[in-house]
Amino acid sequence: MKPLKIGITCYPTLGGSGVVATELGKLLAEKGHEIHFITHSIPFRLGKFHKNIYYHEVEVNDYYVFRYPPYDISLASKMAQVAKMQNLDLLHVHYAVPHAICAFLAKQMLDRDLKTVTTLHGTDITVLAQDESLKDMIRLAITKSDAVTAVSDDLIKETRELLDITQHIDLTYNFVDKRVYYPRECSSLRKDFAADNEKILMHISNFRPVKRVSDVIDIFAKVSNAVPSKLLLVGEGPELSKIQHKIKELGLEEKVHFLGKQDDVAQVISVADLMLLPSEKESFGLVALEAMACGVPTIGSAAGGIPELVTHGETGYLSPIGDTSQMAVNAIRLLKDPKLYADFREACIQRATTRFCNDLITDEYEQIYYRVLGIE
Ligand code: GMT
Repeated sequence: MKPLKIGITCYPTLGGSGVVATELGKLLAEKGHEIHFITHSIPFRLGKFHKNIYYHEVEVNDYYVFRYPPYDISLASKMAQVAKMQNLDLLHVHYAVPHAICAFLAKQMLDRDLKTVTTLHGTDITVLAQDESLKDMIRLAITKSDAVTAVSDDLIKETRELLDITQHIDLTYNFVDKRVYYPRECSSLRKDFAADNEKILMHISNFRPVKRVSDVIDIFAKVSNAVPSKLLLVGEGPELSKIQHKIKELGLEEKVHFLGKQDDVAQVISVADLMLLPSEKESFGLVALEAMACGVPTIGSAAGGIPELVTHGETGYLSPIGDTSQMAVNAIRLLKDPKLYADFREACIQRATTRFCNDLITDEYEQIYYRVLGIE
């Protein structure tokens, strides 16, 4: 198939959507496509120099009459400029707001039909589309995209219901690169955090209220009464101080370690025995997939798209949102039964490397690109 010139826009600095967009760009470049990231800073997961990958920085005009620098307008202009200069075949934007809107605007600035693909990641729909003042604009961005993809069936349903649209939305699950995410050797690293007889539970997030980190602490408090264990908290965000306070109140300071933000997520996850993900909303839950690929089962809530990823009773256990007692019981069951745990671990690796592997999902995105371009 003909190699394509693809412009990618995402939030480059944090979040699962930025990770997925960057990893997808890297994989497409490896397959021979020319990738142009159009973002306000270099995507943090881009790392070293890559053949076929280019970066175009969006510079915002801070003309003194502007009360707010107009990032969206600068992005749309940059998209149109790069599309012209590099003769892009299409723009693939991650997140409806504002990226799909900017892509639509960029399209109007060109004298040819530039195709656009929008990937919905979650909060753009589950939070922003609930805001009546933004709803019509999100609907416009989606209906004007040549293809729309979403990271779970649950998100597709929610998008249709919230925006009252019937448009086709492709399901493209998130993925992990199996060359990076696999159970890493970590025996000496484990010793830094836990004694030989102790288990390690982990939570990774941006500590937003929607992640219910307070439930993580409640689950851990119950588990650590039954199984000698430690909790590693990875990431930072608005709930951090509240969580620190709760840990102190419950007298768990000696059992909880804060690791802050970490780059080498596969290495960090590999020290864990269980991943905790009790979110209120989660369109997919990339961290549960990263854990799965490293052989770590997830104990979490059955929110949003999590049940499409974590198979209850096989690669983890899911409970109703907020049911920390049931989540703790499930965690204890798994940690106390070595045979059951070994089966779950095996099932995790198997599922991550088949249904959610990089090759499969990259092919799915490629097929969508060729479809919108009318290339058979
Ligand atoms: O979860 C977040 O707070 C970050 C957010 C993002 O924009 O990266 O994550 C969303 O996209 C991820 C990648 O597709 C999904 O794995 C997350 O489930 C989704 N977050 C929510 O739906 C809350």
